[in-house]
Amino acid sequence: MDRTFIIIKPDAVEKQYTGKILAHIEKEGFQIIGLRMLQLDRGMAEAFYAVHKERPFFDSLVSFMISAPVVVGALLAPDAVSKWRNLIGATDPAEAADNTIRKLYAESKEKNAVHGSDSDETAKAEIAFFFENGLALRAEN
Ligand code: 3AN
Repeated sequence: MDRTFIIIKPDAVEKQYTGKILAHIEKEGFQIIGLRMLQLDRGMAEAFYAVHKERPFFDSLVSFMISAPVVVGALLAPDAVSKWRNLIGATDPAEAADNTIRKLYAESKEKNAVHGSDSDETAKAEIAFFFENGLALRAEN
């Protein structure tokens, strides 16, 4: 079994899509092993997206990510990273395949409803960023 890390972003939380997205996740066979709602501050968002800091959209992305609460979670499934990325669809919802989460719930390339780790290494680091620091993950079984 493998882990991945997800964020339900401010646009989707504000539109009250959290429950629908979590239901979609469970229906697709992921086990949710960690979940919390919080509002990121600028320092956390900048650290989380540090890999994008030279990109032209960085400041806008950080401002968006701190604009409202997010839900962060850890998922368990075989090949969790690629399974989740296939389920969320392309970065730009206009290019996302039918029945993907971004096709269903995202509004733009920036306000694109959800995040997913891009590798097992990133998943490990992203889970550690939000959990395992006094916040337990559910036992895997
Ligand atoms: P993904 O989330 O599909 O892995 P990345 O890693 O290229 O996409 O980008 C990280 C985040 O940055 C995206 N989820 C999106 O919110 C934002 N982003 C990416 N490209 C753009 C863009 N051209 N304009 C605005 N925001 C963008």
